[in-house]
Amino acid sequence: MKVMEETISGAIVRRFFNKLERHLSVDVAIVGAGPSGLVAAHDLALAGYNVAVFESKLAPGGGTWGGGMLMNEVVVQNDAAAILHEFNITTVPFDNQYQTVDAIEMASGLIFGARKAGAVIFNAVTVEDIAIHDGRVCGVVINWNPVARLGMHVDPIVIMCRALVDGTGHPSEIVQKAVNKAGVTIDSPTGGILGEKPMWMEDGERTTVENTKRLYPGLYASGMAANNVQGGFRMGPIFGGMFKSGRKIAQLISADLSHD
Ligand code: 48F
Repeated sequence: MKVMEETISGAIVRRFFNKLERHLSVDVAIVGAGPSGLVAAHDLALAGYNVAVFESKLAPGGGTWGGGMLMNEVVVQNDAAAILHEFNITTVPFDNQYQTVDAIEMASGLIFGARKAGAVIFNAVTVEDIAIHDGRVCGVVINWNPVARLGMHVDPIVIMCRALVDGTGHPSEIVQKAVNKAGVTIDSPTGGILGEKPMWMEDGERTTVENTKRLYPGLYASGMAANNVQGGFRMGPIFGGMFKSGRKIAQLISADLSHD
């Protein structure tokens, strides 16, 4: 008869490694559990794809928790609020264009919604590199965040994927690996990363969605990463563009994977 401690440890180990094993090769790997990545994960999982999200922080949610300057309310446009309602997140009308959302409800609702749709989130896992084979991005190289932060000399493991989304926000870390390390030419005006421009909410919101696209075979960017790649303006604590970007990248990937 096992003692309780052994049963509890065994349950965690077996269930976790079963989950990891089922995601060693996925349809879609999403790097970053910010708002755009979470909406994309939700939509792709609902469409029936095997989706894994890798988030380097302990708590998924990205830049959603703190509202504006730690005042934990955020703003969304009327049309984007409809996406939040699909996640059962409550929005409160502010004027005839905008609605406000409790940032904690939004962050937790997006995480819960993505998970319930079937996407699996691996938290405290950093994507430190990508795999490119024969002119196509086909995997992510992962390690525990504490291993990376402590600078431990530990080799990573690799998760293979049919499509990879850079949802890392402002730094677009994954596209940087493709451009700077693999030396590939991406679909941007220069073939490289233009870099984010300063604050212009209206323009930044519009271009976040326009800039959401496939950049290279197998490689896509959403949210602020997409805007950084194409040289768009930043927009601060208004989030409609992020949700629409997540939805758009899910639609693009669904279309591409259905032709594979
Ligand atoms: O920045 P983030 O929230 O992504 P987003 O979907 O949304 C941007 C907004 O939050 C905000 C804004 C709205 O107006 O401008 O900034 O573009 O979330 C990015 C997530 O990616 C994680 C990071 O911890 C964050 O939670 N991340 C970044 N690099 C890595 C990573 C990496 N190498 N591996 C794993 N996760």
